[in-house]
Formats: sequence, structure tokens, C-alpha cells
Amino acid sequence: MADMRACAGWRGVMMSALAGAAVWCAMPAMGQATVNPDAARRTNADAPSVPPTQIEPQWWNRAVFYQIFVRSFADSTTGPLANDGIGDFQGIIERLDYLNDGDPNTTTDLGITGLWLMPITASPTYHGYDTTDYYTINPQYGTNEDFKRFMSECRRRGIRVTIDLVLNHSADAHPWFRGAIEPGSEKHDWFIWRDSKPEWKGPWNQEVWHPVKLADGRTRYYYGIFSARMPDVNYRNAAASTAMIEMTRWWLREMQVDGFRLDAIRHLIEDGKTQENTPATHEWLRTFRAGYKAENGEAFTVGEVWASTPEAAAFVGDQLDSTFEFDLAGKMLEAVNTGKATGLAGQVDRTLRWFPMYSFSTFLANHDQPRTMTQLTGGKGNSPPDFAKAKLAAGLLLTLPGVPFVYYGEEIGMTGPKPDEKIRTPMQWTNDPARAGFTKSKPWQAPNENTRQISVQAQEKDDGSLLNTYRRFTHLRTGSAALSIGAYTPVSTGNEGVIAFLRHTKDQTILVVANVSDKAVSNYALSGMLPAGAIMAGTKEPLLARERSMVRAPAMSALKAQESGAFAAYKPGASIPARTVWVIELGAPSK
Ligand SMILES: [Ca+2]
Ligand SMILES: [Ca+2]
Ligand SMILES: [Ca+2]
Repeated sequence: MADMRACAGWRGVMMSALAGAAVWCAMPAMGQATVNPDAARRTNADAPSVPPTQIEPQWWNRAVFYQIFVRSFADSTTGPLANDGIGDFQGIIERLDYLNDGDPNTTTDLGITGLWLMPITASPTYHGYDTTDYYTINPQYGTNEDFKRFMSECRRRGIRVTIDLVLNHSADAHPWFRGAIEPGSEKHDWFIWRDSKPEWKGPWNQEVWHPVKLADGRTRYYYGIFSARMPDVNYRNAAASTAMIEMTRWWLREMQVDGFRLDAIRHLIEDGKTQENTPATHEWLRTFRAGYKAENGEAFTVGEVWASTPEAAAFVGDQLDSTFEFDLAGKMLEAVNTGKATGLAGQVDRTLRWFPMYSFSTFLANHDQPRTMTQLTGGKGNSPPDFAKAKLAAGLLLTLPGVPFVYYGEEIGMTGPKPDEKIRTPMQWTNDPARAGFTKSKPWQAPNENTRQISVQAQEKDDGSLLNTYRRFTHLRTGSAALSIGAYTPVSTGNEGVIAFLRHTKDQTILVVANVSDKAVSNYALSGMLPAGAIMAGTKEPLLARERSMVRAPAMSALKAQESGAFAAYKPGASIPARTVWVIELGAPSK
């Protein structure tokens, strides 16, 4: 065996998306990640002519993020904002141990290490995407001092905090725009005006020019791509541009946030009828990057570029640190829904051809899309939950490359179709249909009636629940250099229902095998190439056997590779159960 390059064995890792599943708790030293080895063999017709420049992993590449809509997460039980039916910062503080208790030795928390807070500043709307004051926390959520206290509670638990940054537009109720309707005001040019209404519409054929009567009685038209309530800021005006960069820096300096999610960023600067992805937007983001990195070199930005992979990838590198990969999210859900993994495997390959390895962020669904469980059960909103599908989706999200984001409530399978309010209902902490454990009074919006069936309370003690599956996968990922920052190498499976891949650093090689179909699969065979320097053969005592609550994984057969690293016809187990993700660490024998 000594002259064989590979391996058997597994060091205790097996995650079944279906059953209670097993988890392993190895905490290997962080290794130097290798770059994507596939970069050299790019063949697709739409591949960029030059492979993306690879960058080094940063703190966000090791994180698992959780997206919170503050209004709906938790109403405080003490303090001035307690029990008013509206979520607030004190409420989140009271629930922080659920997200991460700060003790690396416990895995009873969700184990997330990053947050994305949807808009938190003063606003006339429930969602807050049109602020009237960039520098003041929404009084319904707390004070600036409350926010600082929240930040220090997050710090104590190892949670980094990013906030929504809405640069594209302000609010028509913002003092800037109020001032702008004075034609002589210096603020007038902070927005985009025409004397007569231009003939063109927006990218989704919506009205974008809105009339307003100025102080001198004239009517002019201002540009607002999303609505009349949200006038776009004119970034061709130097003072407006500077004001926004200064505001961004203030959040880093004064409020000590760790980064930003940039709303609608591809719409930032228009060029006449061209209202997305303009060269001016890309150029402005280069200036923006210099501005915020000067304040904090470790600050993280992730952009909402709700577009195809190539468009989203055009915003990283010298601009943003990351953009959300909407195409990949869609293919993950498609694989779970169709039971076919071919499209997903192809999309991962495509993503890695366009993006530098550490420059994209992943998710299943966010606050603008029907919730994951709804998309997995037919889109009606209150179809019976299919937890097996949701666990499978979680397993894919948390083992594939990319910085993963989990929208609040996804970890328990909350449902919600459009309209948006129904995707943003109160977090279902308990099975109380009236208040869901979210508040002691009347919630600002009724919880989904299925809180009787779907809640943290219902899943807390069930080892096989979706919540506990998320917990295991999250801890697995944040505890593993290979899963979080390792390179990705695809593995052929010989079955369209099965996707397999290696995640590897120089110190750790993990094989992920996922059967996305609804039937057990035995006619599969893994073949591929182990990365250079892969760990040698052997079977280790599974560490997970120490975890009393875990199901012990069945013995897996050895992987025998040729000296070149090539392997073929490998089956870790005879049959992969339906909708199951195996996470297998290849390792040397323990004796
Ligand atoms: Ca409250
Ligand atoms: Ca913990
Ligand atoms: Ca704009």
C-alpha cells in the first residue's frame, strides 16, 4: 500500500440529509488553499478568454452568514422597545446564543459566524430600503447605542456583522430630496432630472421618470428605477458621490461594522437608456473600493447583482469582494426539485470559470424570492413541508464553494410565497400560531399559520430535524479548511442523480457525494483525479462515534487510486440513500 497514492478511508464524516446523520468534528489546522485546478481546462464557449485571477482566502471565505430582517426576527422582552410586536436589536441580542453561543466547544447553536442585516436605518417603509437618515438606527429597532451594544455582543461570540448598504437610491422623504426640489439648491443635482419625460422605460418595462413640482412651480422629472418613492442618486455629481463614500466609511469607523451587502448595485449609474452594468458603475466601484478599504482593509463587500454568472462576475476583483451567484442558487434548487444533478455540476464548473475562487457568495433563496421550502414544495406557500428536500439543499449549499448565506428561518423550513411581506414573516420560534414566540404581544405581521408545524421549538430536540441538520453542516464547514476555502475538483459519478466533488487544501481532502434523486442509487461509480499531495490511504476511527447523539456511519470501502492520482469505479458505499449527502474525509489509517 505504501506506493499507492491514495486512500481509503474516511475520518468519520458522513452526513445524511435524510436521517439523523453523522457529523465529524475534526478541526484541522488551516492550510494554504490551492487554487482552482480547473482553471487551465476551460472549454465552454462562453468562458472568459483569460481565466480569473485567483486571490487569497479572507475571513469571509471561512464564514457562514445568516441574513436577518430585524423587524421579523425577535421582539425584545426587556427595555423600551419590548413587547411592541416589532423586532429590534435587543431582541436579536436575546437570541444571539441561538445563532452562535461564542463557545467553540458546543454545537447546540447554529454556529454561524457572519450576519447580513437588512436595512437598519430610519425609514418610512417596513422594509427600510428607502432611508430618511443614513446615520441613525431605525427608532423601532433601537438607538445607535443599542446597535453598538449589539456589535459588542456579536464580537464576543465571533460573529462578524455586515449591513445592507443602499447606494443606488435615497428616499423621496429624505432631506436631500426635499432640498432637491428647490431648483437653486446644491442638492438638486444630487438626483437625476429631465425637463420633459424621456420616452424610455426601465429594464423591466417599468416607469422610471417621475414628475414632481419644484418650488418655483415648474414640473421636472426625476429618475427612480425602483419607484417614485426611491429617487436614484446622481453619482456623476461629485458631492453626492463623496457623501455616499463618507457615509460608508462612517459605518466602518463609528459603528465598527465588518462590511456591506450592496443593494441593486448594477443599477448604480445609468448611461441614458442603459440602466445596468454601465462602465461608469464599474469605474465608480473601483473608487468606492479604495475608499472603504482605506478605512478598514478587512471590510467585506458582497453585491446584489441579480443577473447571469458572467454579469455578476464582472463586479468582483478590483471592485467588490464578492457578488451573489444567483445562477448557482437556481441550479441547487433545480437539482433538488428534479432529482438530476447534471445541471448543478455544470453550473459549478461555469461559476468557477468566471469567478475567482473566493469571490462569490451562495445562497438558496433570499428576502426577494419565494422561500426555499416554498420553492421545493410547489410554490403555493403552505404545501406540506418536504424536509428531506430542504436538508439536501442545505447539504449542497454548505459543502459547495462560495461564501454561504442562510436567510433567517430557512434552517427550520419556513415557507413564504410572494408578495414580499409573506417572505419576511416573523421568525417561528415556537408553535404558538398567534405570536410564534417572536413577541409577547401582537406581531407587526401575523406569523405563517404553519408555525404550529414548523418552529425552532418543534425541531430543537429532534436530532434528525432540518434545524439540527443545518447545525451540523454549519459546524462541519466552519471547522474544515477544505470545505470552506479548499479548491474544488469535480468527480464523475456515472449517474445523473449523483453529484460528487473533492474539496481540498494541502492538509485535508474531502469527498462529497450527493444523491439528489428521490431513490436510493446503487448504479454509480466515482472516477476522477486526486489532487497532488492528497492524503494517503487508510481508514480512521470515525470521530463522530464519540458524539452520542449521532448515527454512526456505515463503514465505507477504501478508495484505491493509481500513482498518478487517478481513480475509477469507486463506490464508498454500495447504495446511496435518496436525497443524501455524504461528506467523507480521505485520510491516513489511524493504525
Ligand atoms: Ca420591539
Ligand atoms: Ca458553539
Ligand atoms: Ca442608479
